[in-house]
Amino acid sequence: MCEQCGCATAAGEVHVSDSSGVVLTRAPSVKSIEVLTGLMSQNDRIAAHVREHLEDHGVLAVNLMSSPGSGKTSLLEATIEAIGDLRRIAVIEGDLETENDATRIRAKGVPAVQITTGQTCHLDASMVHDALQALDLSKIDILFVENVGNLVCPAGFDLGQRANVALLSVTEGDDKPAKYPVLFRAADLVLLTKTDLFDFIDDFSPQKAERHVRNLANPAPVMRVSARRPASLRPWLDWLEGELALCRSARSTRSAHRHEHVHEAVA
Ligand SMILES: Nc1nc2c(ncn2[C@@H]2O[C@H](COP(=O)(O)OP(=O)(O)OP(=O)(O)O)[C@@H](O)[C@H]2O)c(=O)[nH]1
Ligand SMILES: [Mg+2]
Ligand SMILES: [Zn+2]
Ligand SMILES: [Zn+2]
Repeated sequence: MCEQCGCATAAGEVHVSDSSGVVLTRAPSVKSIEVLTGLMSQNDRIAAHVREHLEDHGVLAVNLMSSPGSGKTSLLEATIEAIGDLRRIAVIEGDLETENDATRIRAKGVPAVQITTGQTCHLDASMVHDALQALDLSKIDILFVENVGNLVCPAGFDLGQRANVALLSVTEGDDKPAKYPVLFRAADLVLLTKTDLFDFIDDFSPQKAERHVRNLANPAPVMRVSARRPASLRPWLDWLEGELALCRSARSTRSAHRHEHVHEAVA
């Protein structure tokens, strides 16, 4: 995490942009290692606040984490193709540089906010809170947050999401959950991606990859998907629908409670 890698001490501007251009720029923040512990608890506070925003609107927020290039944006493009007519989707894209991924998502007709982090190799809750200002939460069912491609730091920062999804492409090796335990332990779902390449990769064992996840005491489902094979996405799409239903029922329970409290207060 960042205490070790020091990435949170890096200087660099953070930019937030929507389709109209840059909407917010945050100045470089140079922080000493000593204040990082305080920053983490501040991050948790902001993440709780982001979670309230999302829960108030019944928005399911899913944080996608993986190494660079393992297929996060491609999965989102294929997901939009599959359910974009049924569910109102929005995407927050995190990258060190370029608007490429947001542009790809917007080309599918879905709102996308790009956060460019400069030298910071993960998203944090305040960046996501900034990005929410460019989105209308009342018009969103599922908000995907595509984290910066990195198997280390992203897992250390709560963003206010409901669920973490870790992607592992079959070209990366089935030992990655063992080598990067923090991220794969935090996953609520593990997607083995680019499975159309199984024919060409002879040493990736999905069973081994799953065993490594279980060795982390993580019972999360492990699914095999390919952005190139729409039929393979069914279990992932069903998982999303299940999470959305849970998110919505948690919201109605909460508003019922709130109603009771108001009732008690006036009684
Ligand atoms: N064969 C195959 N290639 C894929 C699949 N998904 C993604 N790719 C390719 O893998 C490369 C990287 O895909 P991206 O979707 O950009 O990966 P990413 O995780 O979003 O990358 P970063 O945002 O840079 O971390 C591209 O050339 C994709 O076409 C897949 O299911 N099968
Ligand atoms: Mg991407
Ligand atoms: Zn707020
Ligand atoms: Zn980092």
